[in-house]
Amino acid sequence: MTVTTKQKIDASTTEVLSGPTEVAVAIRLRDVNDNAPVFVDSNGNRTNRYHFEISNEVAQGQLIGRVAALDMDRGDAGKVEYVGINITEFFKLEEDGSITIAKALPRPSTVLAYSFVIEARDLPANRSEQRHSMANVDIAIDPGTDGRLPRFNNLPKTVAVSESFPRLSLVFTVDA
Ligand SMILES: [Ca+2]
Repeated sequence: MTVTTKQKIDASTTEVLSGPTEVAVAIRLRDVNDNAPVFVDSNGNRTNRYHFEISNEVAQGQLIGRVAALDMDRGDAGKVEYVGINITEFFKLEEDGSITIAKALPRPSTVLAYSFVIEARDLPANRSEQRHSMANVDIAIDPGTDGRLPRFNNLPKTVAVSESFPRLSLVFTVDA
């Protein structure tokens, strides 16, 4: 900050300065953008990966989870917006970092996991100073019972059958 006076002032000045007794000093603080947003998990720890698991039966509008990025700067340089970089048609990124279902998932499930990138950008007055961070989001889909192949719960790896075992005898049973 530089304050100038209309006349030279030094230590020997005895003259009473004329003019207004109040000096208006306009100080314009520059909005400094020192920090990039930092993604954090639900415990506030730094992260660059979020993992969510959902059923394939989720309805449109349903909340899946939320990402959050913190920015240590003050003012607009500390405000954050979220942008889905390669988000698919099934998901919507809300302004507050929430991820919701934009469109019902295909059933039976043809894809068991979706991945995309979310960018957090701060909003300094001078956009050329904008800083950003990125995080990966993985969403695993539980296909439920739709089109799922029977799963054998107690299938033994090997079964020993004696040569003398009668034909068409029951060797073991499985639950599916
Ligand atoms: Ca910032």
